[in-house]
Order: sequence, then C-alpha cells, then structure tokens
Amino acid sequence: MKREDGESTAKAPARAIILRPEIRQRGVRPLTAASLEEAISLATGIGLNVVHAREVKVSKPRASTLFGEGVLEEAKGDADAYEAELLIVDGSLTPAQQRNLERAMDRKVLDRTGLILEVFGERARTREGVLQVSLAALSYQRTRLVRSWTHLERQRGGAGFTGGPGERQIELDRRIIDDQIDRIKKQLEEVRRTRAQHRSGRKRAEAPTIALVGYTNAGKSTLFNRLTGAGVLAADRLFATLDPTMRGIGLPSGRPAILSDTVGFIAELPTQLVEAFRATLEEVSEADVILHVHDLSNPDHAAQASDVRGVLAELGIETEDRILLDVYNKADAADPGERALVEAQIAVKGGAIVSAVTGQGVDGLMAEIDRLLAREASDVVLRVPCMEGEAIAWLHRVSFSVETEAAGDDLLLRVSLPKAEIDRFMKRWSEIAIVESASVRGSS
Ligand SMILES: Nc1nc2c(ncn2[C@@H]2O[C@H](COP(=O)(O)OP(=O)(O)OP(=O)(O)O)[C@@H](O)[C@H]2O)c(=O)[nH]1
Ligand SMILES: [Mg+2]
Repeated sequence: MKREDGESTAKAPARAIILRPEIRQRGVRPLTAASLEEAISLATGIGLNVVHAREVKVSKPRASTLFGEGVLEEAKGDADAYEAELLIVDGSLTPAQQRNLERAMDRKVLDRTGLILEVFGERARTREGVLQVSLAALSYQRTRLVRSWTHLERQRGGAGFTGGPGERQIELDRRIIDDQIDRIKKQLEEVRRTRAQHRSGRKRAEAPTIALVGYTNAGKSTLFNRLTGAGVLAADRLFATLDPTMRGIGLPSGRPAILSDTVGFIAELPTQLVEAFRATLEEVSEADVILHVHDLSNPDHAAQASDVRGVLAELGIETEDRILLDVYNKADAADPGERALVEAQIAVKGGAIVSAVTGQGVDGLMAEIDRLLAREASDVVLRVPCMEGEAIAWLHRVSFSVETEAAGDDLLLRVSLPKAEIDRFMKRWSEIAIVESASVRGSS
C-alpha cells in the first residue's frame, strides 16, 4: 500500500485478522448473504493482507465487548502470532464495544460498517461520490470516540490511530467533525444543483428509464455495457461502481429508453451510506423499470436478493407501482440444478435468465422489457394541430401504435402509450387536448 504522506514509501500491506460473529437467536441463523468470504473480499479490496479469518459463534452477545473472555484471549493470541495490526469484526459494534475491544486487543479495530466505508472511500471517483462517502464516514465517526483507519484518516489530516485519543481531544475532534459535516453538506448541495439541471435535461428526452439494481458484483455494469455498448468499468471486486451512469438504448420495438447503472448493494449496508447515497439513487426511485440483477452463479444468490429488497425498502422505493423484472445473470457459470429451480420459478413469477458475458438471453430480456412496457399501455385519442410537427414525430417514435385521421386543421391521433408517457407528453405539450381516453388494454 502506498502512502501519500511521505512518512514511508512502499510499505508492506497492513496485516489484518477477521472475526465474523455468528449471532444465533434461538439457535436460528439469520438469512443474510454476508459471509466470511465476502468480508475477506472487502478487506483485500482495500489492500489489506488478511492473515487469518474465522467465524465465531456468539450465543450471548456481551454489551461491553460483544465476544466473551475466552474468544478475546484466543483472538489476541492469534493477532500476536500473525503480527496483525488490525482486527476486523465483520458485524456491527457499538462505539463502546469498539473502544473496549481496541483496549483488550491492543490494536485498531474496524467493524463491518467501518470496513464498507473504507471500501467506498477507496472507490469514490467523482466529486459527488467523494463528498457522499466523506459525509457518511464523518457521521459514522462522530458517534465513535475512536478514529477511523487508513485513508479517511489521511483525508482528515489526522495523526494516525496509535495511542487512542483522550477525552479532550475527542471533544475537539467532534467540533471539527461537525464543522466538516456542515461544509460537505453545502458542497454537496452545490454539486447536486448542477446534477438536477442535467436530470431535467434528460427528462426532456422523454423516454422511459430502466435502472439496474442488485447485489455488488452481480454483473450490473457488465450487463449495462452489453446493452449499451459502453465501456463502463466492470471488475471482479466489490463496489466497482459508485457513481451512476446513464445511456440511451433502443428497444427491439424501436422505442428509445434510458438505461442507468448504479452502485451495488450489500448485506448490512451501513445506514449512513444509504442516507449519503440517497440522492444518486434517485435514478432508481424515478425509474419506470427496475431490473434486479441476480448472480445466479453465487450459491448465496437468494439471500443476496432478499438483502437487495431490504435496501430498496429502506430507500422507500416502492416496487408495486412500477415494473420490476428479476434478471438472473451469469447463466454461463451457474449450477445446472440451480438454474432449473430458477427456471421453474420464472415460469410462475416471470423473470429472465441471461449471461452478460456471452450475451445469452439478452435479446429475450430486451423483448420482455418491451412487452412489459406495452402491457402498461392504454389508448388515447389526441387532437393535435397539424403544425405541431415535433409532437407528432414524438408520438410516432414513442407510441406502440398510431392511427391518424384528419379533422380540419388538426389531426386526430389514436395512440397506444404507457400511462407514464402520456403524463410526460401532456406535461410537455400542455395545450394539446385528449379527446378520448380508452380503458387500459391490460392484455398480456
Ligand atoms: N461468468 C460470468 N461472469 C460475469 C457475468 N457478468 C458479469 N460477470 C463478472 O462478474 C464480475 C462483476 O461484474 P460487474 O459488472 O463489475 O458487477 P457489478 O454488479 O457492476 O458490481 P458493482 O459495481 O461492484 O456493484 C466481473 O468479473 C464480471 O466479468 C456473466 O454473465 N458471466
Ligand atoms: Mg458495477
């Protein structure tokens, strides 16, 4: 890991041990996609050298240290033996637990939220992304009387974590943090104002929007690239994408649509991050179609899907009033038995099986999106003055069908459009009248 503070160069990566508490309530293991393997990926993703990792059953979580005496002693022994500088607890710790563990272990302790914040910090590229992550990290740190680790610490210009800060220092830190939070919020507002202007520009493009959501590493960016021909970064690492990207695509019917790629979700996503990323996730909350991308090759894909649905709910994204389509990706690498199970499920609930890498199933997916959009369509008759060339062209481009009849200086156009698009049209050409609104077709 290279440090930029000039203190030392070409330093060996920090050594870390990971303990994953498995908290069983009434002996039941909670359904979550979080796993020791995932924690290792997160840690190596920020350049840590994971020298030891294991799960620890916790039947009675202790308020002071989470783990019991025996576990702590063993962990201390491991950490010493492996010369680890850092202990990662892949679960959530209260500020007091974190502090007590640091004392007991005599080294820095990072919990799952802290770890995920570090990963986001490392991945952030755009100004908005960097600001959002800083905001999340600061509001997390504010509640803790301990300092954060690695680069977030460096960004703050801190002096490292050894020794642990005294109470007076902490009070001071807190005031500094509050000032920083205020400043970042103002900067974010500024950045978002600019982005809102872009968004209203996109709205004027008047095409349905399709958002890709899913667990991190499910293949959203790869699918995005396959569908748009774009060169968005796709990589086998967690949270390769942080900033939303949008591109226009053409559906098989010839109708245009806008596809957006977004940040992935993860089990036990820190609330601070959900809050900080709420604005960028607006692309999802405003989408007409949500494609939930699953990694069919991952044995935990069902748990991942339930985590994703949990985050969508936490974001207040209703899935009832819009089209939600389950897309099972990585079919090329999936277990045949698992695939058969999902196929049976799709026969009942709908969905698509694809491979973003080989392209298998992708045409079918596009046709399915068209079909679902068409299903939302209803017929309306509009009285459009002949001179409104732009409106007439728009209707021809976007409608599923158009029948035209002359009526004096006007045209009567019977078009079939999804409700959302009729609204878009009426907003843009408010002076054009609907003369007849037929019932929703509602056929398959
Ligand atoms: N075998 C196989 N691998 C795939 C497929 N789609 C994506 N991958 C691989 O999965 C890894 C993650 O892909 P991404 O597209 O970056 O995943 P993502 O969902 O955008 O991930 P985040 O941005 O981190 O949330 C990459 O190594 C891809 O090459 C697929 O259809 N088959
Ligand atoms: Mg991505």
